[in-house]
Amino acid sequence: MKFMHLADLHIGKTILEQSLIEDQEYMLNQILKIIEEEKVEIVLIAGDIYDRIVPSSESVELLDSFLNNLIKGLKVKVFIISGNHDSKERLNFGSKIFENDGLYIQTTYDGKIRKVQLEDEFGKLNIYMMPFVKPVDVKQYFKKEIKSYDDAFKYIMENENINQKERNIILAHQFITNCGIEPEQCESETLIIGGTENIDVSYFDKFDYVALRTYTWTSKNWKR
Ligand SMILES: [Mn+2]
Repeated sequence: MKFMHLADLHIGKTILEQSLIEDQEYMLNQILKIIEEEKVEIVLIAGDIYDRIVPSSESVELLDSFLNNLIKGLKVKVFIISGNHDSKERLNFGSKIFENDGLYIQTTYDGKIRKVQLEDEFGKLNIYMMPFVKPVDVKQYFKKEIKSYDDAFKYIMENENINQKERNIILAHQFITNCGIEPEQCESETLIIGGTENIDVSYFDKFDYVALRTYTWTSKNWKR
């Protein structure tokens, strides 16, 4: 099954009061073209769909049209998780109804990571949908002290039973660093990125593909 991984669409973003909506429409149309040409069957969107908690009406219209083209036009399945820029409640609108048409939206963690199982000629394919969470969003599910994002993911993953005989994909929108392998190098990277929100890459070892957010580097800060 061929899939495309997107993230951080940030629909409705403005730079110096200049709207990017026309450029974003152009970009999404290009993506639709690629999906059609490459015969993509699944589209994963790993968070930050919108740029703001309250998206503008033109942003909502653009996403609506993009999803309509994907699902009704190109007949692909779409999996969306919320990022740190999205409103969980607003992005979740209609999600139960849309699933009948192949649009899966997950904006909450409810004690287990949402899993959607698909099947193709190679067997079962599990898609885990892990929306962006802060430690405070998950602590009610664990009888342990959760001091950091890393703690939160340690317990979230310990609570999962990933069947490695099947294929497993996860969507996530956390800040992930590789601390397990080169701790010295990682220490400096942690300082650069900002530290406390990082989680270690090793929690994702059991997945065949991890669909993450994107980062862009500016002179001093990571843009989120
Ligand atoms: Mn982002």
